[in-house]
Formats: sequence, structure tokens, C-alpha cells
Amino acid sequence: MTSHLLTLLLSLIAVVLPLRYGCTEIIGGHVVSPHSWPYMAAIQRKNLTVCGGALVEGQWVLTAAHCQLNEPEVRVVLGAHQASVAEKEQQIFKVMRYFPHPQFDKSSKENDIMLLKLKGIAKQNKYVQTLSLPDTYEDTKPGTKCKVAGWGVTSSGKPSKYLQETTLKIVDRKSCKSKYEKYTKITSNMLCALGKKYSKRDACKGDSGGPLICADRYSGIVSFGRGCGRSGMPGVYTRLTEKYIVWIKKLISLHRDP
Ligand code: 4AZ
Repeated sequence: MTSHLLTLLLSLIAVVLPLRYGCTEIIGGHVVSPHSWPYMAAIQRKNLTVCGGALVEGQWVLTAAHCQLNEPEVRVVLGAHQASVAEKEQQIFKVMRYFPHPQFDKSSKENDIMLLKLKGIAKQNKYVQTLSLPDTYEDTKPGTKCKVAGWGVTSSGKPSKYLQETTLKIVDRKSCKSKYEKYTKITSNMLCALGKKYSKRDACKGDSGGPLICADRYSGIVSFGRGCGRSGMPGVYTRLTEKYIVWIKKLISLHRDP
């Protein structure tokens, strides 16, 4: 009898453990089909990906303001699958200039959005393409299915060699606010997203700046979170509001090369 119970218990553990801890991904995601995110940018310091971003125009990458690294050795890798290794599809650029949002607040993370002007214009092809900015400004509704990608920390605690993606759902701002009550203010310029129950899906360290795509629309930018993949704790994204889209378009047209 006891041996039967023991067997049952062990089988249960064998089934449940891989479900909860078996993912070696963004957090709870999987390696993407190579070059299926052709607008994805890796922002690197000394071959290590510190942030993600999205190519929004030939010479412009949109990322998070907290990704600002005023260092000469920073490079932006486009067309990558394995971002830290030279691949024939890659196009690599230095940063000509950083344009963090003028109202970015480091401690509250409000306005966590930044444009990078690259030293050179990306050649668009099968592997390198721009991501269109949203052309409508309504809020993304709770329950909307989204995807996020990055080379950031996986459940192993280390960054991923290959680009990883995972799927999430938008959480209503009220419940997100209550989850973050003790830590910071969740504003209408932010979106919160969470994986399926028990899936531990999330963005993590190193995924910041990467695009959140909801119902095929560029909707947000990986910004912050209380830990990664904690159950019930959503990740927080900068929402691509009308105010930000207007700022992006103005800034690009003002600083575009002739
Ligand atoms: C980070 O440190 C970070 N779980 C990004 C996203 C999240 C947590 C941390 C969300 O860049």
C-alpha cells in the first residue's frame, strides 16, 4: 500500500516538476524559428546583450530609456539569431546618438522609452525589417494575447544564446496596480502582461527594450517587473500611447539625415 502511494507521489512529482521548472527560456518560452523576428535588435556591450529593441526605421531603433549606455563600445546587432556570435545575416551598427524620453524617471520608470540613431542605415531584406508603429491609439484590452522576445535571462539564471519568445496576456491595470502597490505606481502609460497560470512566462533581465506585440500590433516595450516569472506577478511594459508615437515621429523627422 505505502509503496503504491510512494509510486503515485513520485509520478506526480515527475509530471509536475518539468511543467514548472523544465523551461530554459526567456522565462517559460522557447527558441524562435530563426529570423522570424526580423525587426528585433540586440543592444550589446562587449558581446553581451544588455537590452532588446525594435528597428522602426532604417536608422532608428526603439528601446527602453533605462537601456541608455553612454559607452563607445556599445553596438546594435540586427538580423541575429545567436546575437553574440557572428552570423552572415547580421548587420552591426554603433550608436550615433541616444534620445531617451525627456521625462524619463529612473526611479518610477515612467516614460521608459528611447530612440537610438544608428551610425549607418540598415539594409532591409529577409533578415532585417522594420516594425511598424501602431496607427491607432486605443488601450490594449485585458485578455489580449501578446508575444515578447529577447536574449535575456532564462529560468537557468543565465542569458539565452538564441532569441527566445513567449506568449502572454494583458492584465487589467487595476489588478496590476494592486500587485505593484507596495513598489511603484502603475500608470496609464504602462501595460501589464502575465503568462498562463503556473507557466511562469515573463520577460527578464536583458529583455528590456524589446517589443511587446499584441494581436499583431506593436503595443509595448519591456520595461520592468518585480522579479521574473513569479506566479501572479505581471511584467510591466511601456505602452505605445499617442503621446509617445507623436514624440517618436517628430524626433525622427527632426533628426533624420537628408
Ligand atoms: C530587467 O531587469 C527586467 N519580469 C525586465 C523585465 C522584467 C524584470 C526585469 C519583467 O531588465
